[in-house]
Amino acid sequence: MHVPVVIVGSGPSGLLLGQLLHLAGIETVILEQRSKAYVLGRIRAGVLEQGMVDMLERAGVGARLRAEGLVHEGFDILFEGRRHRVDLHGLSGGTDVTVYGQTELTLDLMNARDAAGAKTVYEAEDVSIHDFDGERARVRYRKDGLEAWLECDFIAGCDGFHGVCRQSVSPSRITTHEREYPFGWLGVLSETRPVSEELIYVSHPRGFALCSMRSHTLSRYYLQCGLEERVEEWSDERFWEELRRRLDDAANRDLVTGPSIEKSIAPLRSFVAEPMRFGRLFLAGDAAHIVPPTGAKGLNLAASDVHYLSGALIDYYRTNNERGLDAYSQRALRRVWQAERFSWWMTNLLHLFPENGSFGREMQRAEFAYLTASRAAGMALAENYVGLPY
Ligand code: RFL
Ligand code: PHB
Repeated sequence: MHVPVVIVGSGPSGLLLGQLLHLAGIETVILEQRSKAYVLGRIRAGVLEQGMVDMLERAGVGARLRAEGLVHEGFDILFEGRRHRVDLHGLSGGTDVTVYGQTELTLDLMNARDAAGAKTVYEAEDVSIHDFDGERARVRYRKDGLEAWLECDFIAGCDGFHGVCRQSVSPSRITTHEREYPFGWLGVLSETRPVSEELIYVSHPRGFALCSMRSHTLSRYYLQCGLEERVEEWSDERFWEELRRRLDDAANRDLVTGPSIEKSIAPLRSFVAEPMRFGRLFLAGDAAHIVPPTGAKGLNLAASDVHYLSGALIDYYRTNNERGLDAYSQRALRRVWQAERFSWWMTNLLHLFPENGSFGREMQRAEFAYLTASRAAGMALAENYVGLPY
């Protein structure tokens, strides 16, 4: 069977690409190794840049986001007990961010795909990609024990950091850049009212913490934790107690605790693979790059990759023009490196790095003092947080 574009992975990158290509009349098949319920159960990102919100509107999946998304004009930094509000709206010249869970967005995109009658194969086993340097690329998978092959013009590798697409490229053709941080984030989701209307990023001598949310009744909290720690060692009581120690009096007064409905540990990593195109294979989203979550950029970068890639593919099918395809990797990487820099910077500002000693801590203090005193520093933070232009 021949399909113009085979997409590997039904995370936000794969689904959004599928939806934009569908709107342009280009058929796709998505191969996803997990079940639909599993994909929808993964609690991940929560903050969308305006550029991504606009894209979702254009993709025809903006209705629920518009109704239920929480528009945030700023956030707080609580640094060693001192609060500083970052007025994103004022400092960026009128741009906000929207809090809307990745799970909700994924559901909206899956529903749109179902309504369009486009094909997704869930629980596709042993997906492998072939001949992407040839005239026709091919993709093999197994479903219910039966082997199947798809022939296609292009493969979109939207299969995340651990996916098969990037790993199918010969190591001699790919350059990777990586930084692993010596800690992770322990995240808890709870059906409690958020402690504050806006996010609070916390830098405390015991480690970083973040107070976030998914709605007015659903809170998301994170604690910096050691890489050797295990979720089972963190009872709800222990989590809330540790969070309280890192918050100030005002936040402690307003914090509502309750049973967790999800708890997980994610390691922090910066990673970029270059280039993002190999013949007929295009990588997008986490398949090509990872940012530590501190700057809330991972999902948003997936969207900007898809913006460039969908535009290039649509151009190719409409006018047979390959210029967009040829420019894809360079255009996407330019924005990727900007987001890498910002996420690395915010991670370094707010986390505890004992190995950096007192000099490292003083650098963080000086950076925070500069941020609170200088409008220019605030503008630089706000400009990056709300999202650089596509
Ligand atoms: P995904 O979401 O990982 O989806 C990849 C899909 O590919 C499937 N797959 C395969 N399918 C077939 N065959 C194979 N061999 C396959 N291997 C994998 C997987 O099952 C999966 O369904 O990648 P995508 O689409 O590129 O999306 C990227 C985002 O999910 C990610 O960047 C964000 O979640 C990162 N992130 C955040 N980003 C933000 O923009 N704002 C945030 O606030 C934010 N918070 C976060 C985050 C990530 C976190 N974790 C857990 C890493 C908070 C956390 C805690
Ligand atoms: C989240 O709500 O999951 C979240 C928010 C902001 C971040 C990272 C994660 O920087």
